Amino acid sequence: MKEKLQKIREHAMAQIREAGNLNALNDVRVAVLGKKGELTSVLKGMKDVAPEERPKVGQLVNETREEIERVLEEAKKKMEALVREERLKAEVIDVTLPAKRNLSGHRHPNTIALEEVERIFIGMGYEVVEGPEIEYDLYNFEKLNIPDGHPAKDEQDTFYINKDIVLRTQTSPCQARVMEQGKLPIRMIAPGRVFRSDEVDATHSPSFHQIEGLVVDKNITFADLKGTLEEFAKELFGPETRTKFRPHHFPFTEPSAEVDVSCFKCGGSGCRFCKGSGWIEILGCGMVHPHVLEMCGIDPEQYTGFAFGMGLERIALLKYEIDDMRLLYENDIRFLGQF
Ligand code: 2NL
Repeated sequence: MKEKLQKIREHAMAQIREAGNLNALNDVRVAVLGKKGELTSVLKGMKDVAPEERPKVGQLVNETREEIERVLEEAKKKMEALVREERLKAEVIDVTLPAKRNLSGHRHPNTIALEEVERIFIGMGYEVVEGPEIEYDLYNFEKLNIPDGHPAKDEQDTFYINKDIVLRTQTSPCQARVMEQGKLPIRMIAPGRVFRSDEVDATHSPSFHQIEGLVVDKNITFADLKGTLEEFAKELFGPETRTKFRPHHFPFTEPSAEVDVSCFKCGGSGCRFCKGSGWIEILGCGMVHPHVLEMCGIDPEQYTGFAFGMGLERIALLKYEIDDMRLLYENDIRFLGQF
C-alpha cells in the first residue's frame, strides 16, 4: 500500500512538473484527487486493508493527498503569476506617446464669412433679421417694384410653388415685411438662403445665400449709402481698400449702383485675381425706390432709405480665394478644414 501511494505521489509530481498551463494542472487534479481519481480509488480500497492497519494507511493517504494539493496549489499560483506577467508585458502602455486627437467640427466658410459681415454691421448699429424661405409672390416681387411681366419674374428663373407662392429669389421680402410693421427708423441686414432656377457651375447654384441691408430714416442720402459701404469694404477687405460706385439698374432702387472694391491681392494694379482690372465687384445697392416705400406703408415724402445686397458665397469665395462655388457644397472635410 505504501509503495502504491509512493507511486501515485511521484506520478502526480511528475505530471505537475510537466503541466504547461492551468488547464493541464486541473486535469492532473481531477486524475489524482477527483471522484474517480487514483488517490480516491485507494481510499475506496480501504475495506481490503486489515482493520488495525487502517488508521495508519488512512493517515498516509491523507498526507499524500495534502502534499499533492499543496504542490498543485503552488504550481497553480506560479502559473497564474506567469500568465499575468505575460499579459502585462503584452498590454504595455507607453504613457509618453502623444494622445490621439479628436476630430473636432469646423465652421463652414459661408458661416465664417456671414459672421464677419454680421459683426461689421452689428457694430454700426444694425439688427439681423431673418424671414421665411417660402414667400408670397407679393413680398418677393410685387412690393419690390417687380410687377407681373417683369423679366425677373420669369418662370425660368424662379421656383414657383403655385401662382402666388415662390421660393424666395432674394431676402428683400424680409425687409418689405419689416417696413410694413411701420417701426422707424430701420437699420437692418437680412441674411439667408435664396433660390433661383440655375444650372450648377463654378459660379451658380439653384440655392445660395444673400445678405441684404436696409436703412430707412429721415434725411438718408446717397452720401450715407456711400459712407456706410466704404466703411464696410474697409472692414471686410482691409483699411487700404478703395471703392468704386458704378451706375446700374435695379427695379427696387433709384438711383442704383454696383460697387467694386480695389483688388486686395494686388492693391489695384491688376493681377490674375482681379483679371487685370484692379477692381472686384462685391455688391449692388441704391436709394430705396419711393414706390417701394409707398407699397410698404412708408411716406416717401418724409422718409428716404438706402438698400444693398450681396451674395454670401461670392464674399466667401473672394475672401478665402476659392475658385469654384461647388466646393462650398460638397462637404469634403479635407476642403472645409482649411478655413
Ligand atoms: C445684388 C443687388 C440689391 C437691394 C438689393 C432692396 C431691398 C428693399 C428695397 C430696396 Cl426692401 N432694395 N435690396 C437693393 C439693391 C441691390 O441687391 O446684386 N444682390 C446680390
